[in-house]
Amino acid sequence: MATVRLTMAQALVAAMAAQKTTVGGRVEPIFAAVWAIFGHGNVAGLGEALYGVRDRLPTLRAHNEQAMAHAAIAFAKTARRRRMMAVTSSIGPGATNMVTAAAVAHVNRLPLLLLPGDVFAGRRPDPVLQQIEDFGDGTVSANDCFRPVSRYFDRITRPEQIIPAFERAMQVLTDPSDCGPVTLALCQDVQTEAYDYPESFFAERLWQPRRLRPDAAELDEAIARLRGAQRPLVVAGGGVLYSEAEQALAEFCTAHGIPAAETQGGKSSLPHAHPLNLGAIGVTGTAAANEAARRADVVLAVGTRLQDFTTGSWTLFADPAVAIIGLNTQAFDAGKHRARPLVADAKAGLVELSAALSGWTAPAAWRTGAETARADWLATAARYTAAGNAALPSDAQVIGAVQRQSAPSDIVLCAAGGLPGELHKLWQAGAPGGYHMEYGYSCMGYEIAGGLGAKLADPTREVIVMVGDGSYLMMNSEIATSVMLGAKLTIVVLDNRGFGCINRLQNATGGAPFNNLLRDTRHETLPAIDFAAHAASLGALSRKVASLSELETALMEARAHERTSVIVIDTDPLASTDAGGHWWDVAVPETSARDEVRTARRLYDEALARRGN
Ligand SMILES: Cc1ncc(C[n+]2csc(CCOP(=O)(O)OP(=O)(O)O)c2C)c(N)n1
Ligand SMILES: [Mg+2]
Repeated sequence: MATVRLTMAQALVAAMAAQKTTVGGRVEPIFAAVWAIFGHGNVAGLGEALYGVRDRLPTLRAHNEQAMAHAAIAFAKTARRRRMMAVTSSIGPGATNMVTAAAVAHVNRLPLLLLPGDVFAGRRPDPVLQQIEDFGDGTVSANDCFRPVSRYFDRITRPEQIIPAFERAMQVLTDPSDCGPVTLALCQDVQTEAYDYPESFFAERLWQPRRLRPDAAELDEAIARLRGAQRPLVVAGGGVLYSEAEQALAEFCTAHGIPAAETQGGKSSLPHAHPLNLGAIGVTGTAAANEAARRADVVLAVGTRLQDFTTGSWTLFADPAVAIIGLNTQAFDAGKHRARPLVADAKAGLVELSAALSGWTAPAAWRTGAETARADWLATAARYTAAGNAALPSDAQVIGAVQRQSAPSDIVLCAAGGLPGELHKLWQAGAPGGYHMEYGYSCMGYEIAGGLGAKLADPTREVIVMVGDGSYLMMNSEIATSVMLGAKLTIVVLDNRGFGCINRLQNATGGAPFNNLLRDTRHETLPAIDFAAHAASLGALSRKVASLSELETALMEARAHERTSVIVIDTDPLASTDAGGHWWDVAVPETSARDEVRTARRLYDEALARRGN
């Protein structure tokens, strides 16, 4: 057997560089880059190895390990899981900084290869700097934190272990059902140990996306349910986009007269203008979609995790006899809440369903009713997004201004705060993937780093990051990286001086205004944070605008620039779009000294009684 003598780290990066995929008929490396912040535990081993392959597998440096992993996650999402990135850190704090990001990838089913350094497998220098010590278990290191947030976890304690571990990692990263983060914790001494690796480990390998075909019996059951449906509804989740099934979905809805609603992950899978697109569903849904969900007798849930924001904590589908068909590549999702599973790739499933339903359409009254409800909703939404003359605009009005200055190919990107709800209801998405919302983990601080990853994945599209002041302050360091890499972003900061959405939630659950808006926090001096000056200090073009019309001008200018722009606007923390939406389960204290809390609890108990479980 022909072998090559390499260190474990050299072998790993050479194998990574040999993994390929096809995108639009072109063969591309599946790993676009490795994000790295070096320290002890990765600089000498993996760092030396990455230097050696820098022409085939570029190394990128940013400022925070969590942010680098966010960028990698957004890259994979924008690339529809076809391509991905890896992230490496030193042992200890660099590694645990990535745990939150691993959870983001885990919840969102996105491929992410994490390569934290680990303690010495040989243990002679123990404890090394940054090594945590478990008094009762010598095998534990900080990297064990990754176990519950990894789809595959391994610790490499001998150089030859990387061969089966990497093989397993690739299978998980490219599997449409099990896809998620993989952590290979690399003991720092083992990274540097040489071994005679078989040449076959470095052979080019082409990974093609797998399309799982439906099981015949599950398909028959789904067909029978749909044929008997009087009021069918499609719920389109992120799996539609990962499967590249948007055209199949549009054809399915058109051919059979079935309206569709979109989850946060699924938004932009149907063209906004499709007459049967009812828009957002659930807690942040449109009145049109939620009314259809209330009445539906058969719900075809495609590529969705059916999280509480989608189902209104399972109160949205109100027909007691409703049948849910779970078309999902992952059986865990396909059978949720007693759904009839249809385990398959979204596109393969929709195409086979459509062929079997040929000639069948939903009752015309249901279809035309949906079309009317859609038109009514669009008229309602337009009232919220229209510019007004209040001193402080609402988030919805800012969204209206950004929409007016957007192009169909743009990607709007966001993650946490009040904006995800407003955008879900109100944003009119352009091309597929043009709505990038991380609402699985809804991780504050994803936005700017995520924007960077999205831009690197598709430099041809303008990326507009919409972010609240709270999320901006939590993680903004990669503005500097976007300038450094020439990965241009337009970042719109909506400054309502605090955690507006949680303040509203606190109010709705009877709480006193406390610890959310800056004015309600313990302080000596209320800060007047100059976000524009801050962004400028990181190298971005920046300005604060005083009105919606100034915002539109600034957006127009930002589009023409090649460098990242940050545009700041003050907004009203109390205003939100009250049309549409739905109840969800937020537990309220059973006893409290506050009347408002007791009232909120009474309303909560009534809602629970209506839910019936
Ligand atoms: C990392 C993280 N911490 C806390 C939360 C809970 N949380 C959700 S939104 C939010 C406030 C966000 O504030 P901001 O970005 O200003 O948006 P706004 O609510 O004002 O629209 C908080 C604290 C979260 N989602 N993520
Ligand atoms: Mg805020």
